[in-house]
Amino acid sequence: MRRYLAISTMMAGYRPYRKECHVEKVIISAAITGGMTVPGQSGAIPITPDEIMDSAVEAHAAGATIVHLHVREPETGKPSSSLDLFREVVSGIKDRCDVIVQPTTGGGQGMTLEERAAVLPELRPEMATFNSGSINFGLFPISERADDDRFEDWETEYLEGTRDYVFRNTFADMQKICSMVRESETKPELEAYDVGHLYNIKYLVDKGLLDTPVHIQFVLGVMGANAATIEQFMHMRRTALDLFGDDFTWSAAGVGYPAEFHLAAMCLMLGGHVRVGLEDNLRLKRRERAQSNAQLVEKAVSLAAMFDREPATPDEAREEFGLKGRTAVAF
Ligand code: KMH
Ligand code: ZN
Repeated sequence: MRRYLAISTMMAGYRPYRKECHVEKVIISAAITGGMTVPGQSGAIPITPDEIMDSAVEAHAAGATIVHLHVREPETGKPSSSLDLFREVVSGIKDRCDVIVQPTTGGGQGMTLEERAAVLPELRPEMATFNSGSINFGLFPISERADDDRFEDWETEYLEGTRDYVFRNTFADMQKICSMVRESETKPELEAYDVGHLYNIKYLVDKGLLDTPVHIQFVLGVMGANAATIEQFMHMRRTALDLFGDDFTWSAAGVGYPAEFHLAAMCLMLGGHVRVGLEDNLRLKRRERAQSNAQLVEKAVSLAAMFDREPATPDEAREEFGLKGRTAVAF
């Protein structure tokens, strides 16, 4: 009897998600290198253009539909906004495979909005990130935890500097990016780090500044914003449903381990898409560091199979998001 009750309660709890469970294909984004971490955190982080290109192509072969990209100074690994580096990387990837290339407009610490957003007019990519609110993006606990000799001086300064770093995305900034994505015919992926950012997106939609359906990336686990707990994730997703109804697509990125895979499992269950990658998380298992982005993508693909989800091809994702196509970019 007790067993019967347990099963029927589970079934009742499952019913509200039935519709979403019909979604079978999953769009996996691989966030290849990032702009807030430093190379001393892991030898696996791709640094040079060749390393970033190879890692992106391997991630696509492992099942990634989108590669989210930052670039780094090849000599030091410091996050960079160099358009020459961006152009080299995105065109190199495009020559080798048909993955959707999604450059950042978030950049890294100390970059101006103009530097961050220059990829839009310059590359006219199919997709780019769009950060939907300001946060104090805190990575300083990493330098507090680390052994003294693990980091170069600039790396310690970079991490420590985040105590006082406002990742600035004001309404004026966001309005500029709205115009820029329209002008370059780029689909914005709206990064929401906290529940208030969803209301910012709603404001921009209501003002007619963003086209619908919007695509939202819930990014949870950045210090200075929302935590990567199941409850906070469900709260943000529920808020997005209240604000946008059926008129949005979504994915989630859990920052850190095990958040990356906990959130991936939630997305897979609830019909969302998934982001993994060394930008967000450096571990494959609790006691095992990831050696590559491909390994993280492979784990996401295995997890997806358990929920009867299979990776979408880039062309399927182009259709889902209404992208302009890979021949319409400027690289
Ligand atoms: N660094 C991530 C937490 C962007 O590049 O525009 C968020 C991100 C944003 O990927
Ligand atoms: Zn990024």
